Amino acid sequence: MDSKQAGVPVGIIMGSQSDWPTMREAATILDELGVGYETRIVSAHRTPDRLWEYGRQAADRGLKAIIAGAGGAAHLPGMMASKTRVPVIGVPVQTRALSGVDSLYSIVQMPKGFPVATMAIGAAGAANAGLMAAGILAVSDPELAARLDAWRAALSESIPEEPRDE
Ligand code: RP5
Repeated sequence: MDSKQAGVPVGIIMGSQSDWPTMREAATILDELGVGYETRIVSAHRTPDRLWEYGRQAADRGLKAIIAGAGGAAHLPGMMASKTRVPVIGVPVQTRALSGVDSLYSIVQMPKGFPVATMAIGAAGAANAGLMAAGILAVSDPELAARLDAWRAALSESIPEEPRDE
């Protein structure tokens, strides 16, 4: 999927280039499901004006879900949620110092009124953020709903009934 594509329904934003190896997992899922997205580096601390502009324009640009990943003092998802009504899905990026628990706590404890749908720490959380965004879009897109159902069925099908020696 062309990350510069205009009018895409999902924004994948992250605090730093260093978050991309994690956030790429969300992009991979959206590629598999045929969901359009854009990717941007938007830091709450290093580029606060960029964050504000992105949030200010998000709904008018047609974004229907924003996946926001950050690590450490991970204020990006919450600040984005405070700036736009577009649903924000937060991904706590794993950190070296505190293993991402710092990121998780920074994202999950939002005050009443400004929710962030917070995923698990790291790659699994980013992949699930892609699936969550697809699920939100699938509510009003039957073709995507069918692709998502097929994706889920294929995953279930891939799980063996019995363990085997590796
Ligand atoms: C956060 O600080 C970013 O989201 C990233 O997870 C973390 C470290 O950023 P870098 O120092 O690697 O750019 O803002």
